[in-house]
Formats: sequence, structure tokens, C-alpha cells
Amino acid sequence: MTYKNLLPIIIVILLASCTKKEFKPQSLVVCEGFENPIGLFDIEPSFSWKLPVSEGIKSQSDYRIVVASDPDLLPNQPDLWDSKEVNSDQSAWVRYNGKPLASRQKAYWQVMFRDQDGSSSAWSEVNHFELGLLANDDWKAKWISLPREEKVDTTKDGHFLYKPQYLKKDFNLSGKIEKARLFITSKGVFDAQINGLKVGKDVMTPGWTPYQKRIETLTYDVKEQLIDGANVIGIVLGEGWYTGRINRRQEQWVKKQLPKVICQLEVTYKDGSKEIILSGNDWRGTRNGPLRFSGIYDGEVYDANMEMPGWSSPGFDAGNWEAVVEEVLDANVNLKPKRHNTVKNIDTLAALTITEPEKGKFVFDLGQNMVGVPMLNIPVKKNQKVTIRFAEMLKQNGRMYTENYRSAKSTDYYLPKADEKITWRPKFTFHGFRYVELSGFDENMTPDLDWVKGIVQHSDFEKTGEFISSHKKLNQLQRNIQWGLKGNFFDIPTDCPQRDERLGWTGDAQVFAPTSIFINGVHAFWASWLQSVREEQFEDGWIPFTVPNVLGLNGSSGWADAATIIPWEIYFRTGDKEVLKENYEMMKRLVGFYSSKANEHIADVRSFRDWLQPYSKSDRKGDTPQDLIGTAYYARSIDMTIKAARVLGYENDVKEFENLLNVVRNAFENKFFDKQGKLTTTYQTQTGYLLALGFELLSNDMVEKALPHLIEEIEKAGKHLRTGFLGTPLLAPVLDKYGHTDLMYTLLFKETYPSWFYSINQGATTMWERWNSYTHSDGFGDVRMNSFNHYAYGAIGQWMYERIAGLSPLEPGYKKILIAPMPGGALEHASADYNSVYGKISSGWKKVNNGLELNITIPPNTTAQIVIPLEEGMTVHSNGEEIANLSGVTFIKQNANNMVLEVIPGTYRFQTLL
Ligand code: RAM
Repeated sequence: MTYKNLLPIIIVILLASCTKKEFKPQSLVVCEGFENPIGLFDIEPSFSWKLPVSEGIKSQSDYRIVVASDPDLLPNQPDLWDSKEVNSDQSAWVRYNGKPLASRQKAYWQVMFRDQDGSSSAWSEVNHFELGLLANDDWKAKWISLPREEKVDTTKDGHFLYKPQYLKKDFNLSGKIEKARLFITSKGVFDAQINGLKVGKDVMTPGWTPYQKRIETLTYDVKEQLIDGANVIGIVLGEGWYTGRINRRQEQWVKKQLPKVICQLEVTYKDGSKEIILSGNDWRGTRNGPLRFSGIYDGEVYDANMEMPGWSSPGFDAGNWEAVVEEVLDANVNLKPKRHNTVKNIDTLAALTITEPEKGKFVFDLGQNMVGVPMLNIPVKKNQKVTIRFAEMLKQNGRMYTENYRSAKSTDYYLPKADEKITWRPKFTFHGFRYVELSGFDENMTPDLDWVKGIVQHSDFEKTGEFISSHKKLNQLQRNIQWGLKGNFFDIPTDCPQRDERLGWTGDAQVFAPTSIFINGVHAFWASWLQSVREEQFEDGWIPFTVPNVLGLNGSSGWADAATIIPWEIYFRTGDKEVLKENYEMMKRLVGFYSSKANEHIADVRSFRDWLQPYSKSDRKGDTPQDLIGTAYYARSIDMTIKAARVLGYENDVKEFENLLNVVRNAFENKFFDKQGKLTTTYQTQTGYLLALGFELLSNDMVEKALPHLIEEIEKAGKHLRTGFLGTPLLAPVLDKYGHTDLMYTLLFKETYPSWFYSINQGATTMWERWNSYTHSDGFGDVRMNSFNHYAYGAIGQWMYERIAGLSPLEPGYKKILIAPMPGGALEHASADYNSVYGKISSGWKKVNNGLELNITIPPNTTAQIVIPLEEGMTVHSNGEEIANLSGVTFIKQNANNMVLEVIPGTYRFQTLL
């Protein structure tokens, strides 16, 4: 071929690569999804990016990452790391492997890729990350607090009530400021101000970790708040989780502690010189500020007469403030940069109605059970105390139902200094509520809807998934699941956000984790909490039932297993191996605990069992016996550990645990099942069968025999569930797996007790602790355990996304996607979207004519298997085209009730026709 003949081909190739060159990697993040973070915790961060969505870009064949100390060095002189061209389709979780990084270091990075044809993209934008203070040695500052009060007020049961402290320091800066970072944390909760303005937008910092081992630190860029001249830093310090009565360690530990704060302000001037302002004994403080009391359970008391205008700005006379005492860092308490995003004011809800069920007490309805604080904008009278009460529900007479808060007073008070209109919200507490009751305001004024708003607070993360269908109640269920998440992801995963509990219950977390990872970007949230789980693991490998552990020395099977299940679920849904690496030892140690307790492989360990099983003949723990649940979870944890070991390449462990799992499975089957596949336990329970089938604990022929007994139990219950916290999440996967999808649809669409829609019929706007926490016919449920914001039963979300809409990961991180919708029930259509690490995935179906229409989006650098449901005699088309003619679609097989295809990235529409 002559040069002339080649020319058109060369031009085409050049054009193709030119077009590609316009594309660049997008959505650059480090670690578990942080975009340009400061105060990062990880000295070997991982890098992730997305390929742009474009017709021509299907996958990545190579990538190159460059990292430099200065953006001007990029991309050609990366002085920290050059990955060089790596022949790989990995576009997420690529570990930094360059020069060692250090505390405070800022690094800039860029990435480029080649696509499937070898055409290279342009370089991405330059992103950056900056490390926080990584070790205790980095801290020159000291912990400070006011000296202990001579007489500390206590609650009735003897808990100390620590008055909020106001602490401050005046200092001078001289010169033009190039960079300023405030490193700060507290034992307690803090609110920092510089020159009268709040630092950052966070609330309830630093959050809750096992404080006796690790306290998280925050890093703020405060350059804009500082001036060349006189400056002031002021800190308000409350008891928070640290010394508040939520920390039941009081007797042994908290009483010796005082709320304290530590901070280090590092300023770099334009000429390169540095200045450092430290917390230490040259600070002054007072307990005579307007915040009189702040407690997580009990609420806040604010006295405006005690306001100290300008206290955190230059020129304020703090002459009568006391000197603070300082304390050096404790060597065994690690100060570590926060691993996930802080709690913030995320949303605002307006009041919808106002009622006056009692003279002078006005109830504002926000229309949604939520978590956070109220924002008040109300007229007040001097020294006439305003009382602000909260409730999730109203009684028949329209008054506030607060009995379910148990001992939590959850009440705020505001004492006005003048007749005026105030704007106020509490600082160091949060409430779980839908209704706000106001009394004590200026009674000459008529309450207005604008007086009260609800500020929704939770850990800050992106929304990643959505589910929508043709069914109103199913959509309400999805909203309730979302609100259950918002209400209970308050720095740690909590069981409930309103009563005197709000603890990191591990069982609730375990069942809800997969659903949560779909709805929001909670990867970092979970990874962070798992570090606390590791830190709280007992010597013998057992895991406490709340983390942080403030309840003492015990665990529970089904709860402890959060330690093995959540790491696996995160890995499977994100593809990030780091979470397995970090937690593998903990997983093994938990298995070791079970083994040490097991008697002939039956693990009869303490358990809350099938917590709150409806119609239980025994107690709140349900009718499925402890040894069955313990052994089932023993096996489950072994299984999770095997899976992790396989990914991490620990072949010896794989073998050892596979043998163990076989033995435990056999022991389980022999002990709890007779030859006819029937449970040998005192009571036949749905959960007994569900655990056996869901955790794959039975031999094949036993599965066939056991299944009819499960179906019989469900039939006997009038096709209702009879399952509690552990059994309920297994209903859908088990019934679906064994071909009883219709029955699952029946359970899900039930309107009578106990069922998901039953609570909705009683007015639920969140997930409830009990299906009948409230009923129109009988009123409120058992007040000892009656939360209206308990996410556990929201675990059904996973099935809604994965099977009703049909979107699930087939390989870790959705590198390979499974689109396998299962239309059923009364649904006309359903769809789900999920923003994976590779980009947006969609799966939606609707009934048209006699068939279905499927709309599917598959992001670049992934592939998908599509299972299209068919009835006899149906054919599949795409906008009139035969499947065989479609590009990017490979026919795999056709069965009586479905057709299986494999597709490359793109957008597809399929129709099934009779
Ligand atoms: C309750 C919690 C939680 C549950 C435990 C066993 O107090 O609310 O949901 O896991 O008990």
C-alpha cells in the first residue's frame, strides 16, 4: 500500500484520537470519596476517577497518575510520584506509592487514561489533598479547660452536669498571611470562632469515637478569618458524648474526666515565616456565658441575659475570666484526623400547621419525623422563659407524645434578655422530632408558620441512589428508609436518635448497611465506624453490642457479626479492598471467639436473638433459640472471613476456614433439623428456616426439604412475616432465591399487621422500631421500646433496588453489573439509579402492551449482564431491532422465563413482546 492510500486511514485515526483527547478523567477523589480534602488521615491515599460518558469510550486500558508538591510541576515533573503508564482497567482505589508523605503535606495530582482503542485522554484537572496532623507528636498544644467546679450539679441518678465553658485567647499577627490552618479537637463537643465568626460549618464536632483510645481531630482553613493585627480565637465547649450521660462509662471513667479542648493554629506568612498559636495555660475562660446547660439527651438551656457581646472578637475585656488549667497529651489516646465527613446542617423543613391543644402551648408540625434542631424566629418577653419541647408523634388529644423518649428530657429553654424578636437554635444537642411545641413566647403575638423551622442534621454525604415505582406506598417506604438513614447516621450509626439511647447498636447497623450504601455515599462513614469497632473488640475477640461501647462487657451474636459482614458488604459494593485489609484481623478474631465458645461446633453465645419478633411466645428476643442463632452467625462470620481471605490472597486461611465452615454447617444441620427438613426446636419459626437457607447452612437435599416448611410457616401466618431484627432482612433474599418471588411481593404489599405498609397506614414517615409502634385502633406501643425512627426494618431497601428495580453488583464495586428486574405485585413500573465508582447506572422497567420495556444505562469501564424476564412465547427487541443485530450486545442464553445478555457501556432499551 502506498503512502497516498494510507492517508485517509491516518486522518481517520488522527481525528479519532483528537476527539478522544478532548476527554479527560472526571470526578477525581481520594480515599473513600473525598474531593480535595484538607486534614486527610491517610498517608497512602488511594485515587479514583471516572471515565467520561461518551459513545466512543467503553473502557480503560491504561492509566497514569502523577503527584507533585507544586501544581506547576504537573504533569511533566511529578516530584512525589509518577505511576508511569500502568496497563490496567483499574480506575478506582489506586494506592499512592511514591515518596513518603508527612503531616500537613499538600500534594497535587492528575490522571490520564487510554481507552479500549489505545487513544489517550487529556490530563484531568489538577486536584489536591492535604494531610492533617497524623501523630500525637505533631501537637505542641496542650489540652485546656477551666478548673473543676467545686460543686458539680448532678442528675437524679448521679451523672455530672458539666456547664459549657467559653475559652479564649487574644493574639497578634503581623504580616500578610499566605496560609492558616486550625487543628482542633475536644473531649466533649466544640464550636470554634475566630474574630466573632464561626469556624467551618460543622456541628457536634469532633463526633464520637472510643475516646479512651482515639479522638478525631479537625483541620480548618481559616486564612480568610484572620487579619494582620489583633485577633481572637474563642471556643465554646460542651459535654457532648464525652462526659454527657449518654456515656454510661461515667462511674469508671467519665467522672475523672472534664470536657477539654486542644487547638493549634499554624499561620504561614507570605514571606515564608511562621507563627503558631497554641491552646495552653495563657488562655482564659468562663462558665458564665449564655449557654447554661447542653446535653445530648436532655437539651439545652440558654440565658440571653448572660450573653457576652464580642467575646470572641478583639477588644473584649475578659478581666474577670479565670485562668485555665492545661494538661499534656495522653500517650495512649491517639489524636487522628477525622476519617469521614462531619455532621452538618443539611436541610431545612418548614412548618406545615400550627395547633393549640393546650392553652398557650402551640404545636408546629414539620410534616416529617426528622433529626436535628429547631430554628426559632419568635417574639419574646424579657425574662419570660420560652420552653421548646419535641415529639415524634401526637396523642389523640393533639398533645405531645414524649413518653417514648424515656428519661431523655429533650427540651430546650430560652431566657430572653429583652422584649424582642430572636433567632436562635441550640448548639450542642440534637432531637428526634416531627412536632415542636412552643410556650412562653410573647403571647400578644399570634404564632406564625415562619416561627419554627426544622434543621435536618446528619453526617455529610452525597445521595447516590434512588428508587421509584408506580406504587404510592412503596415510594413512601423508600422515603421512610431514606429518612431512617438521615436520622440515624449522626457521626456513628445509631439505633434511634431521640430517646435516652442513640447508641451505635451493631446488629441494627449490620442489617441496614447494604441498603445504606445504595442510598448515600456512606463508604467513609462505615470505614470510620469500623475503626471504632476494631478498637472496641474485646481481648477474646468478641464484639460489644454497641460501638462506641458504653454498655459494658458483653456482645451478642447477630450484633457482633457487624465486624465481618459490614467490611464484606462495603468491599462488595465499592470494590475497595482496603476495608478488607483493615478489618481482616478483627474478622478472624471474631471467628476465633466463636470457636473458643463452641461446644461440638454449636455456639450457644449470648444473643438478643430475633429481637422484637411479632407474636413471640417467649419474650422480646423471639422464639428462635440462642444456640441456633449463635451457630448460624458463627457460620456466617466464617463465610465472610473466607470471602475476605480469598480477595486478600490468604490461601491457607481460606482452606482452614472452609474446613471449619463445613464442620459447623454439618453440626448445625444435625442439631437443628430432622430428616424431613423440619426444625427440631421448641417452636417452628420463620427465622429458624431463613437463617438456615439464607446463610446456606443446609446440604442440597435438605434445602429441598426445609423450604416447604418455611413456606408453610408463612402460610400459617396468613402470608405475614413473623420475624424480628435478624429474620426480616432474610425474607426477600431467601424467598426470591428459591423461586417464591410472588410470595415476597405478597408480604411486601401486605397492608395488615405486621408489615411495612401497615406502619405507613398508621402514618409512618420514617421506619419504626415496631410495626405497630402506633396504631389508629390501639394507640401507642410498649413505651419501654417505642422508637419512631429505627432504621433496621429499612433493610428491605436492598431487595427493592436489586430485584424490584433489578440493579445489583455482580462483581465487586459494580465492575460487572447485574440487571435482573423482577416485576411483580401491583407494580406498573419501577426503576433505580445508582452513582457507582464508575458512574451512573440505571435500571428501569415498565409494563407496556403485553410486555415490558426496559431502560438501562451502563457506565464506562464496566460491563453488565442483563436478565430479561420473559413469559412463554415472548420475544425481545430493541426499538424494533432484533437483539442479534445490536452492537455492544451479546446474546448468552434463553430459558423458559428469561433471556440473558451481556452488554458493554451504553444506554439500552429493550421490549418484550408476545
Ligand atoms: C435496643 C436498641 C436496638 C437493639 C437492641 C437489642 O435497645 O434500640 O435497636 O439492637 O436494643
